[in-house]
Amino acid sequence: MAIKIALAGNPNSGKTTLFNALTGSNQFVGNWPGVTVEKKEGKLKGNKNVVITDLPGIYSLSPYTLEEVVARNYLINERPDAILNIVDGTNLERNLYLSTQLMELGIPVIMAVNMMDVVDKNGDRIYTDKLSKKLGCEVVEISALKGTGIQKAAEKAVAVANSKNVTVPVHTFAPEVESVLDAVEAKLGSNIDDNQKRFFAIKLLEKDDKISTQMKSVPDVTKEIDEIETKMDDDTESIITNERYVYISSIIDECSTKNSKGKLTIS
Ligand code: BGO
Repeated sequence: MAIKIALAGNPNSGKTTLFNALTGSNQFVGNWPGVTVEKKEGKLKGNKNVVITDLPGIYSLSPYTLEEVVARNYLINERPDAILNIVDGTNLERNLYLSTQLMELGIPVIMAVNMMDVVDKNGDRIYTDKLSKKLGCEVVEISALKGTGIQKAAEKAVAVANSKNVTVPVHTFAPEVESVLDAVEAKLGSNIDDNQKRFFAIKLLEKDDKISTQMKSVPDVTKEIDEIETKMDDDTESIITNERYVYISSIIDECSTKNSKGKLTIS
């Protein structure tokens, strides 16, 4: 059976450049079922047993745009063997918002930090070993444009797909949120794979109304939502979003430095 790898990332992260470099002319272009969003698939150069699916460029797995819905439904229903998450190294903070959500899907994830040629040229640093530990997935530095690191990223994605070791997020939310998430997970039936329960629980807590279309039965979680909203005096969607931003900003502080030379300062 072919190995399925999904390429996921923000718009402009270099996804098309990487997809073309990895697949060359072995590409098939169509549309995602029922929508006019382009679907591209291709076989990995040098390994015809690996099919790479290029997901639409997205900023989040929220259901606000057609692209987000298409990408997440594919990830939930088709369960690729691995996700290759391409992030723009010059815009790490913004890109990690999607990454933290991809890691909750119960699928093995490899992160490829792209645009490293620009990061190096700017004199900035990204400590990928630290980043890897903080996120709980392997991280590879690449330049899709120059072709550096891309073979290594593809090899690691194939290896993690074969290992079937799902990525377990290192990040946890505040204890109050985690305890409510446990209660929601316990309400999810056996028709949801254990590896996917955390993702569904978070979406239900966020009051994501489109997630119900992906579930055979939807538990009532109003009590859990009320409990956490009263306790934290905020709505659940904002609570989860804010916690992601706080976590990401702590990662950025520990895992990267910006070169201040050449920047204008007020003295
Ligand atoms: C233009 N390094 C550098 N320096 N640039 C890269 C790299 C990299 O590793 N990877 C991609 N790019 P897409 P999405 C462009 O098109 O693959 C560049 O949306 C231009 N075009 O070449 O399209 C890539 O699929 C005119 O840049 O991203 C592209 O994720 C001037 O990043 C852009 C300058 O890549 C987006 C750049 C007419």
